[in-house]
Amino acid sequence: MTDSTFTPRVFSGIKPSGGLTLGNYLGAIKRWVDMQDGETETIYCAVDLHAITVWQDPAGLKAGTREIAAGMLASGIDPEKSILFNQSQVPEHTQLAWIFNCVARLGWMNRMTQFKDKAGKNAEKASLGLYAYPSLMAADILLYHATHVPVGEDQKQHVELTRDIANKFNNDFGVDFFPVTEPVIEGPGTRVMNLRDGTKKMSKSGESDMERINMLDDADTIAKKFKKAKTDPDGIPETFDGLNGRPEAKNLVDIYSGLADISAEAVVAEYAGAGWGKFKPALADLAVAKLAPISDEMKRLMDDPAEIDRKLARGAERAREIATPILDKTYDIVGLLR
Ligand code: AQP
Repeated sequence: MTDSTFTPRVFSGIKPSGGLTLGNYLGAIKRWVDMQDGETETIYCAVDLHAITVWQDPAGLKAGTREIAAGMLASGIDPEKSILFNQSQVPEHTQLAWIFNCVARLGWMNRMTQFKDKAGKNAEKASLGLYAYPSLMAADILLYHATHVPVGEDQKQHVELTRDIANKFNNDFGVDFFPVTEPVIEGPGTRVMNLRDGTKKMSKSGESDMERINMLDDADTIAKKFKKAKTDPDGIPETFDGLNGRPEAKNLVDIYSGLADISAEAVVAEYAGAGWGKFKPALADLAVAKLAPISDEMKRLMDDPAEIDRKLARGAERAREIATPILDKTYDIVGLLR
């Protein structure tokens, strides 16, 4: 089966497990804003149930969920054009996830690299939720029959698992009910790396604050973080190929490219031969110019949490209008009496 029989629909989410980072912005939100202006229906979600797969302080979780919503709104997600809500207000996500827990195979889950990275050597002590995370993610997507999921490179494996679950469900029950969703991984910001180690991705919950740019960082902090970002003795090379094998240098060029909306090749051409003393301040200035209006608007929105809550509740109502009939039909297919 192909997804061509399904009306195109986009779903994506961000988990409130910390403050929004430049990785979330370039890898996800910025691209979501572009997608909402086409013909396709777009659904965006603060996936709070994913956040609690690792410990979250309850007050921090609520604040973080509002921050994610504020970040999406401030970046240009329009709740009139897109459906914007937080996952836990639509209980159908967890209901479908249980069914998918019974479809997904242990062998598939055992291959998930994100679980291995996050659980580390302490896998025995990880929550069952962290292990089952990809099954809930499949439910998030398939509950809306989403055909396209814009994500960063790090989520590719989970979207592939979503496809496996859709295929197995359809085969097991002899139906063409769930679409086989396509990941949309494109553009320069699909993998923003840690500023202190260019082989690791930039994460909200990474150990040191110096390894990431937070969307709420002020101009001085952004400048300081780029100044201290790890690099090598060579500056910007004469040609793009000169970045090969230099993950930290490549990362800074990629970030510039994502923020400026130009190709990484064009960035190298513009700064060919420049040292870091020239490039890093230019990058910091660009980041501040792009991020400051967003962070100012985020702060303004976060001063009125009741208004954010109203927007999320309204989004959840609209989401349920799509989700409820799809879950009902799933129950019928599976043979659950209702
Ligand atoms: N460094 C990144 N580069 C590009 N895209 C990224 N995304 C996250 N980090 C980067 C994309 O942002 C979306 C939401 O991700 P998420 O917050 O739900 O989960 P995550 O990928 O696990 O994010 P973090 O920051 O690494 O969270 P923690 O530290 O809490 O685990 C996704 O589309 C993701 O690809």
